[in-house]
Amino acid sequence: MKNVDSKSHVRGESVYLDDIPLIEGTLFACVYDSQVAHGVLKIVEISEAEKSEGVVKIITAKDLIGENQIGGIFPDEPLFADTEVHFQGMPIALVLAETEEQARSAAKKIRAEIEPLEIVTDPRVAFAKNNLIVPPKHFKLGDTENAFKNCEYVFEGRADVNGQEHLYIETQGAYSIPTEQGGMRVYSSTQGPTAVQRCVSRVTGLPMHAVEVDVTRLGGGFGGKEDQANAWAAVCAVGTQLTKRPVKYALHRMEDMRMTGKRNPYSADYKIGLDKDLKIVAYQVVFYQNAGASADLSPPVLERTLFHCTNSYFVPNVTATGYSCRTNLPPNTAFRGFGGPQGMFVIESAIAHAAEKLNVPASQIQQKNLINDGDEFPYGQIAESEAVTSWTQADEKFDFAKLQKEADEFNRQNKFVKKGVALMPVCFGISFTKTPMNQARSLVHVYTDGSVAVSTGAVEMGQGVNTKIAQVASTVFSLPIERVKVHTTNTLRIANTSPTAASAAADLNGRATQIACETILQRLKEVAAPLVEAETPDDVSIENGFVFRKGEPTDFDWLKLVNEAHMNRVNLSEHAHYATQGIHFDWSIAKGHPFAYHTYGTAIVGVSVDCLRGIYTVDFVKACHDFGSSMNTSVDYGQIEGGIVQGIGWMTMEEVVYDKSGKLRSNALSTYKIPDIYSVPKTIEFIPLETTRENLAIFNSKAVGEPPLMYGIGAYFAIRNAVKAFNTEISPAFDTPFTPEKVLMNLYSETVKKMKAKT
Ligand code: MTE
Ligand code: LUZ
Ligand code: MOS
Repeated sequence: MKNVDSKSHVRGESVYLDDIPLIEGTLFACVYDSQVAHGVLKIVEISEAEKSEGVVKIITAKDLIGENQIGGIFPDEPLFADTEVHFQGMPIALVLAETEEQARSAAKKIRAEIEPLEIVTDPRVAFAKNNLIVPPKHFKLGDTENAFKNCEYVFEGRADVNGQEHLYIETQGAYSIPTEQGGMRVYSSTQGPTAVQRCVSRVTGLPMHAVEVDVTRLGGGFGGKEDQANAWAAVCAVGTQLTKRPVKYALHRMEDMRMTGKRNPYSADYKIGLDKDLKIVAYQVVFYQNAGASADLSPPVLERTLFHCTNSYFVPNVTATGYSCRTNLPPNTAFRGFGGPQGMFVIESAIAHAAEKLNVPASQIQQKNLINDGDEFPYGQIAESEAVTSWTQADEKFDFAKLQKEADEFNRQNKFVKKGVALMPVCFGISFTKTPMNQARSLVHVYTDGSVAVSTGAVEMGQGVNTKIAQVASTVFSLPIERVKVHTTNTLRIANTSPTAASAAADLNGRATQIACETILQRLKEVAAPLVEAETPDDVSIENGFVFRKGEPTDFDWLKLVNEAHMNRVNLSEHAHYATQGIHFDWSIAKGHPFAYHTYGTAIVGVSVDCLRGIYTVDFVKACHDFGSSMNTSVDYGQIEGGIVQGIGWMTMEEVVYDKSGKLRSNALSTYKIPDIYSVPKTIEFIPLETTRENLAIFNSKAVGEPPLMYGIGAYFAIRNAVKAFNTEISPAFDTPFTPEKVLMNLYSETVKKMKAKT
């Protein structure tokens, strides 16, 4: 089944924020942002800018009618800096002008006088100053302290994992339009329409019912628009409130890169203890999360880092601690995996460290410690595990030993090109870790021409959720998918939505849609029963648009039945609610059952490193992935391929660089390298895990949005293995991304050391 958007995408007809036809009188916005990362805001000089051509109004903190506050979790983030600035890129003023160019050129004429304060960019430095966003978070299983005493081997080390720029193709943006009685409609490129509505309501002082938020689709979000679309909608809304005119702001790429937060970087200390059979007995880890200047989503991101700190492994004794450290960088935020990948990287580093010291393949330690059914995760949930099955099925299909042997043989014959392989098991929990967020609603109308309209809280951002929701309605009603239209995500049709995130949008909104459609279907069967002389509605079925009685065709078809129902004044609409059952979590003891289920998989990644130049190619990623039972293989396979490439990019080439002054150096596509068609793996091959287990996913089709990204972590360790094949004495620091420059420095680090020792 093709994506329902594929034709309009290919023709360039799909509508994004920038495609919305402009209303006469629209003003264009541009933010003037801080060029200093930390300081006291003394004076904002706007008089030159006000005289600039086409300028209608310039807004600063003091002009707001509502609250100057956009912090979603904590009120620690002003919309416009008022007394202090906390990062380079923090909005200070908003210019509204008749054209985009006029707004941008006027913004350049604003000056701010800022008295500098100390700038911190390193989370460990922030930690040392006790500059934390929230109190530390802890997970504890067993008794690590005593367990380490009984370990045969104990290794300690440090791992650093860098951030990642979302680089959605469509930048952040919003378009607000005044409606009657002081209300407004806001088009926003957001994953969280309700979050935008709440934020607009807060900064304007309008009740939420006066603010309508509408989202057609996004040109990508990847977590970057879960929370951080709010500010741009808020500035437009404030502009509309104060000028009574429509206001549009679509950020330029460099504005977006400079002013928005990224994946949270982490620095971590680990200690891992094994017994003589290579069983991991104890694991202790401390995470220093770089949160940036305000909370944003960093606290729940940190929580998910802890949830996934043992990845697919069972470790009986775990102590995990997380610190969310405040720095003078743009607030970091959700990014595909939401802290999980960072947690996994650290335990994979600890395992690689142990393997190196014990001179065994890391895969041996990985395999021995895979979590089994009935094992307990550090947060108390009992595993229903596919870790071993996915490993075994991948091995049967792809033959790990053979792939390793091929690399070894190649390496024996080649001096300056080395191959490396690494295994990467993944286990990712599905559900928002904050239980109340796991709810959704769907509004379904059947019209008298037999067509079906569906609205849900899910936002389409390229991941295919609209296709899956259309499939749900088409399956329940047994109608061709063309008879179903999934409409925009709109806060008047669906209220109080959770953001489209946590890979759970299809599950939550799909199941709400399923309930709505089944309710309407039941009413239709009740109408049909007497008409087709069935004894009970249960004897009626609808298949491919025709009505059957006990499996026998009747004179009724879908259209006739729908009209009969309408004539009989039967409701052809339904607004249904779904909430995931059986999930809970208690932070006071840090235990519970937070996830509806886990998505598992095992990948093997192979690379070739050019040991003269430090450059590399990813030769293959082969995986066995747990789809449950995929309801749409073309959508799901697309998610796997995209996720893997995004994960490899994060681990290898995408280098977010801030200098000591807090200035983003990787601020354009010329200085921030993302994977292109030449750097994607030569082969991506995967097989679906064979399993008959039931799960809580929609139609048993497990969430697939985030988990595949984590296979990309294998690329880091494969490159590391290739570097070690060049010279076994090299022990590269666990420090991502493994850029070609870093690879080169590592390849010759021992040579340089020896040369230095001689002179
Ligand atoms: N795929 C595309 N094409 N574009 C995106 O922005 N976001 C990812 C993933 N896949 C994203 C994507 C992220 S971060 C999440 S949480 C899920 O999609 C969200 O959608 P789902 O819940 O429908 O899987
Ligand atoms: N967002 C969120 C998420 O608010 N809570 C989560 O648990 C989560 N997990 C993954 C991605 N986004
Ligand atoms: Mo995805 S990080 O949950 O938006």
